[in-house]
Amino acid sequence: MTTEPGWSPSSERPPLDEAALRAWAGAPGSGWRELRVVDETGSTNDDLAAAARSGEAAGLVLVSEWQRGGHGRLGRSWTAPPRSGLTFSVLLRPTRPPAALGWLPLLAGLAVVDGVEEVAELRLGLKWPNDVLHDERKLAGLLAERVQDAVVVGIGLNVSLRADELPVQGATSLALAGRPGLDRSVLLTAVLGRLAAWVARWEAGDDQGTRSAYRSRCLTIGRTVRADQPGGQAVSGTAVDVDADGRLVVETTSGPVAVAAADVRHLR
Ligand code: BT5
Repeated sequence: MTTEPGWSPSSERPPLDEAALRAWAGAPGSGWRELRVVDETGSTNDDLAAAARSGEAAGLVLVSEWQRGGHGRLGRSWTAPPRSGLTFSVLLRPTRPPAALGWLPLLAGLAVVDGVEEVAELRLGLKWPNDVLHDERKLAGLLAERVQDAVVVGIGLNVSLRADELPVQGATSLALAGRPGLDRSVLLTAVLGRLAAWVARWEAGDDQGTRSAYRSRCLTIGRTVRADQPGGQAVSGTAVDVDADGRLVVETTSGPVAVAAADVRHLR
């Protein structure tokens, strides 16, 4: 549907190269089973959650050029103009125990950091648990949702958004970070390739490797933070580590507290 407001001419924002992406995903060694591209949908996470409930096998990637109702955690929205970025989800069926699943958004963050660095030579950092930052601004958001024994991992990455298109203050895009004109199809395969590799390492039990990679890219460790947990309880102190289950360890006045899910603010 190119009649919706916000769709730019193809010359300005070219569509993804669907044929090349499908061929890439279907080739042996991609780490994925199948990749589908749609022009628009409500939310790629919601679509794959429904697919998971219907018994879809692991390894499906769904990419949408635009989302009508893209979302983050706690009912918050993810918005971006058509073809201005990458909005996609992957369907995983992890074999690791539930306590380890907190690693999945963190691995998605590592995949974005690695993939963008590979294609754009831009150094990024991770704000625990689900933001990718450039220069303290949010470049990408990650959302892992459990659906029965499956996990849907969604990634929104801002590619060509201009300053006047940013949905919130404190956001950025690769173009605004000094990397205009990137090929989104190339970026997508770079991120998906890295994601498959990180998930395979994690499934194989390489907890040391994944944890040390995450720590080295995590901007939250060492910062004074306030972590608001679901249910209203807040934890304040210095973030000192990410533990074996991917939880943020905050040193408070009454000792260390491990936080499993929270909204974190970097205070200093
Ligand atoms: C996230 O949530 O950051 C996870 C976002 C995941 C989006 C992907 S897109 C593909 C897949 N399908 C979906 O429906 N979702 C996933 P959270 O930490 O709750 O942050 C949400 C907040 O990010 C919003 O309240 C805004 O403040 C901000 N935000 C919204 N759109 C943004 C954008 N394009 N760039 C930067 N920040 C944005």
